Amino acid sequence: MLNKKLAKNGKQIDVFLKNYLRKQKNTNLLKPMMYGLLSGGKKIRSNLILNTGKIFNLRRNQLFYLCAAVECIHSYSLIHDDLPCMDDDRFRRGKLSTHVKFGEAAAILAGNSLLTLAFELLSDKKFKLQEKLKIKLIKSLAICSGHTGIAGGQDLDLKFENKKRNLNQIIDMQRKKTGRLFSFCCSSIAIIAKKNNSEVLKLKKIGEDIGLLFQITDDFLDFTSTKKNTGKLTNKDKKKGKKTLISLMGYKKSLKFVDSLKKNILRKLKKHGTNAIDLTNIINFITNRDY
Ligand code: GRG
Repeated sequence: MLNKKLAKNGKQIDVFLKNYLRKQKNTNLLKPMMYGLLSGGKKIRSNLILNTGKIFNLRRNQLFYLCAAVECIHSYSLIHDDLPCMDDDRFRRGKLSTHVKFGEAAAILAGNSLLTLAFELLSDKKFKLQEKLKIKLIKSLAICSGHTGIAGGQDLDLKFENKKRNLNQIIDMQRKKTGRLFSFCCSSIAIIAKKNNSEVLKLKKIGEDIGLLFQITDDFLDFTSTKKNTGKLTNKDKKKGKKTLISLMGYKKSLKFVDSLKKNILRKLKKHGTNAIDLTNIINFITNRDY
């Protein structure tokens, strides 16, 4: 049932993105961009945005530009993550990675173009939102994506390979690499709903914790699942000497860590009552997923 809801929301965002890209001038890069952006994916971040929106009774159609921008950043990060100079993965979402299909140069440039497209989307006139709120969103997304966020986290992830690292270092890296974009998905909603700074910060923290939860379960999947389920090669972290919670404390202790992190997030969401039901369901999906 939840999977159906996730898929339905994901399809709507895909249609929105397809229409948006079709209106762009055609270039050589449009094909690899569309391939990297639209070739499957759970659209979990878009679902997080839409379900966080329910907390403050925001209209879902109002949030499509925001979802599309976040999916552009996410897909850009996956295209670059798969490159030989990064994680060197030949498969993504059950298909060939963008660089395998279109070549490295096209994949790098398509990724760059998706990054800039995200900001084009947020600044689009058709995104009906006060200019000053748009500027806040643009700044926040830029900070989440750059050297103090996703890019910085990726740098740490690569540098940590085959090195000894402690729990705080691993969690800090994962919060940046994966948590920051999730954090933006939740805090952007508080910005749009014109909530005060303290509420924005609370949602920022909840989002980052959900992202950490997501990353750790992603590491579980690498450890326990198959390419058939995940659409990408599994059991790579160990081979590459990646630093994960599992590599540090083992599978059982990592499961306990996830359980307590999840309980903590759910406790914080309680104050939003029934408005947070769908958000709670997403968190349950994240920890129970097998893909
Ligand atoms: C600055 C955006 C940016 C990128 C450059 C390459 C890089 C730096 C960062 C990589 C970040 C990265 C790949 C983090 C992993 C996050 C993660 C668990 C991805 C898998 O997400 P899913 O499962 O993917 O939501 P689908 O395929 O479902 O969309």
